Amino acid sequence: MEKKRMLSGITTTGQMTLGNYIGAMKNFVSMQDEFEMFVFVANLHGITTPIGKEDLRRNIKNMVTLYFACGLDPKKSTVFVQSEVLEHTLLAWVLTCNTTLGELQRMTQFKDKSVKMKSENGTEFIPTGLLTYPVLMAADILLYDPAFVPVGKDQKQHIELTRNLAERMNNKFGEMFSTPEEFTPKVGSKIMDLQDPSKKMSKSAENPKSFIALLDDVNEVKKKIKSAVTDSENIIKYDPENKPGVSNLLTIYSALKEVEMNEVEKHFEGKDYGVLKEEVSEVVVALLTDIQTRYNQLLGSDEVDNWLNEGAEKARKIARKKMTKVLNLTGLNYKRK
Ligand code: AQP
Repeated sequence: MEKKRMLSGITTTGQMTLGNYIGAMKNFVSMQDEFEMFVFVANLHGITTPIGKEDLRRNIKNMVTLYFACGLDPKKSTVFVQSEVLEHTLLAWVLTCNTTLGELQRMTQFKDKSVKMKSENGTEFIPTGLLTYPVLMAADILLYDPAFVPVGKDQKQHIELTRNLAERMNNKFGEMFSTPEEFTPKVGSKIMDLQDPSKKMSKSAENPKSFIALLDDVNEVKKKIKSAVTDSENIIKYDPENKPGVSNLLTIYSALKEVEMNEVEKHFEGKDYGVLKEEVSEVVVALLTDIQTRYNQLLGSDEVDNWLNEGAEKARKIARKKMTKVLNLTGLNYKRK
């Protein structure tokens, strides 16, 4: 039976975190056999808010290498860098011209992120990309006709926009896109900020103690886990509402050990927070040591470049075919191909 296609990417706004790993990458790796995976490094999304050239380049390089170090297999998955497939931006423009300002201004992510900038500098300084990136995201998806797109809660609105745009374009110009379904992975955990467990762990957080980057020095990681915010009860129980810090550590343990939460709670029953942090440290350090060993092997080889070239080639073929269809149906092609 033909495998269903699934597509996803991670933005290069910082270094890949344990949150990205548990919430996204770990699942991509385990789904490689069941689905035809397309996974890209979202570097065009990485410039939505200002970022220095050297930081951006470092993030892209780290991320592509980490994709493979975490276990994406170039024989099974198509892995590529977004900006190497120019059709992403071409389709994004066509879609932008079929989107309204109202639709984009309604996006919660835009409202949340722009509020902060507005209060600092005034609306004139809100980057336009912050408003329009959901259209680029729609283009990323619609180019490849994936059956599924894995999404976190914060991205649901963007998938809705993608589906609306697909239908709008099909109705207006003729059938060109299929509408993707949202995919919620069987094991999907949200990892929270270590210093403020009411927020999700984010790679662009200002305080480095808030997140664990996959390439962090393991001794630093141990310190970060030791200083993770908990509470004063000293009772280990999974209760995200009242004990967000402790619950977050339990979630990390459960996801990495692949053990159900009730089993994890039993394991830690009667133990104190020192033990919890120590054991969480052990599993995280074991994971990071594995990933970093593989990462360092890959850094010195040409393999990654070759895999990315092959990935971009494969992605380009599909994207080009789709784009030709779009250009034909919208009348942008001067000669029908
Ligand atoms: N803390 C998290 N827990 C679980 N999953 C997470 N993901 C991100 N953070 C967590 C998942 O990783 C994938 C790629 O996300 P992204 O980097 O494209 O964007 P994001 O969700 O906005 O991630 P960040 O780290 O918070 O980025 P910045 O700092 O740039 O805003 C997605 O599948 C996401 O669900």
